[in-house]
Amino acid sequence: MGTLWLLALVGAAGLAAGLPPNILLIFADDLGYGDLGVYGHPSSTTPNLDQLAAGALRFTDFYVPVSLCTPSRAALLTGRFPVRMGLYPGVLEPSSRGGLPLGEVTMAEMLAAQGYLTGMAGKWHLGVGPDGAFLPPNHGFHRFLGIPYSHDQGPCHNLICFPPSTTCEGSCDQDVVPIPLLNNLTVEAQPPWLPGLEARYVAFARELMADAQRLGRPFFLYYASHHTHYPQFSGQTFVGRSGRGPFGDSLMELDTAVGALMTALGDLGLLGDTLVIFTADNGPETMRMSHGGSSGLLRCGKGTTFEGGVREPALFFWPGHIAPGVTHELASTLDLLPTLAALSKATLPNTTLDGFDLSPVLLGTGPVRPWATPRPAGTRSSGNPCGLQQSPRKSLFFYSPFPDMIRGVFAVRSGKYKAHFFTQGSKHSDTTADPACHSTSPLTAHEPPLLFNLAEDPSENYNLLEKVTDVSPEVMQELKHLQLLKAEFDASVVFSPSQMAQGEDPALQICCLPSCSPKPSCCHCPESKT
Ligand code: CSN
Ligand code: MG
Repeated sequence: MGTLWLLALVGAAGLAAGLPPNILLIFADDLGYGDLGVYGHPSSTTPNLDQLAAGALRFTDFYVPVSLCTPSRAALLTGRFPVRMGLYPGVLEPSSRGGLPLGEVTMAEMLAAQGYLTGMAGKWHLGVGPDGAFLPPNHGFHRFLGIPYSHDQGPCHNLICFPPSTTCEGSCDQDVVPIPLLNNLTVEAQPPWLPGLEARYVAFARELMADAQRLGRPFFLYYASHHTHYPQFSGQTFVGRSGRGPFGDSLMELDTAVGALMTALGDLGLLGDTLVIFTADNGPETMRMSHGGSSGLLRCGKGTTFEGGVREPALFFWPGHIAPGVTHELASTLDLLPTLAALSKATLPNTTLDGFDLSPVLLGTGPVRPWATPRPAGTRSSGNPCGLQQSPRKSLFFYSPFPDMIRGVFAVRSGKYKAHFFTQGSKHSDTTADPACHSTSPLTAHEPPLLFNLAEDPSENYNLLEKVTDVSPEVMQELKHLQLLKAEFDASVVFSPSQMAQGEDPALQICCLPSCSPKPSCCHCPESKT
């Protein structure tokens, strides 16, 4: 596995002055904080992500605002908390009437207005709607190749799962159409042959990059792999190869796709002109046990507002502009839209945004930490070897996947402190050693909140308010500050009516043979397994 794409940098022309960068946003599914080797996993096989990380600014404190797919993706693409657009509770279904409202401005729309060629490959999960009203082509993506929701939201027996030619374990959805693979708004296969899917996405990506270059336009590619979501699948060259079981095999296929994307950039001479971002939508689905991923040293996983649900790996790679290093600064997927706006000089959407421009952190142009050594005079402003620039983000709010306006946010982080005002276990976090993570752990109000110092206790083991008699003035002050942040934020947020409350209409399910019967099973247009 020679991963020599970085060599292609040598002799790369670099970005001509003032031209906005290409943007490659790679988004993994249900990949935990502890799943990559560079975040501490001992047995993942990820040479390409390791290489990407070695040249990237790697964030240790990077978050999604909700630990579930649909709301997390809505936040990523709009820079706004999903309650503002009604994307609660839970996730969208194949029959859902609702979706990401068309009035929302996605980063694809924002960048398309700036001249970018925009494309998306992979999992959408922000709604289908009548005639595909909510699909990516109607949300700013010039091109789309992908599946409109999770690949377990269809009958598993139609998929090639693991090991090949057997049925999946567990519970895929049986009473809906097989998952469709869409090319823009057209069904290309239903279901697609999953072992060939990732390679198809990579080919789509290559074509988009090459076409953009030919057209003299920057590109924005949102590469939203289905890996490493359950039930895991992978091309046959990966099956059994990773040493980490089906989860590791699917991660290895994702890693290989990352390498292929980087090689494509290198072949086109675009490595110095492209910002590559890698992160994921929510923490591990530990209910799948060894098939569910790992949050490493963090508490709980998917579906919870503990760290394992919401903290994610995040890599920002842009040679010549972002210096490699590690940063402990606070950042979120909510910040990507404002950051990309700054880097591309795009106009921000005229709406309430919940993100901050991270470009000073990335480019090394912001104020440094007080204890950081001043940059020697005359050195490049883009050098940021230690990741010392201060993030404009000082706090972050975390919503339950089942939020309501009365309770408001479940948890708040400010600086190194995090307060849990409410906690609730989730079935997605079942089987971990800690019962607080499980579905049996009910919605609980904490007054005073649970308070953790994440710098000293990233695993959220030691509640600083356990013995109220024994609390330092500094901690009392932090507590008051976090309580005030919550009160002010909750009072300021207006929930949009729930899109999920619009209910479901089975006739909205995508069908490759629209007049066939009996539905949903007749919507079956498989392809030859090549
Ligand atoms: S998710 O996973 O889409 O990655 O969040 O595939 O919460 O009911 C979540 N859910 C199917 C899923 C259902 C999923 C749910
Ligand atoms: Mg997910």
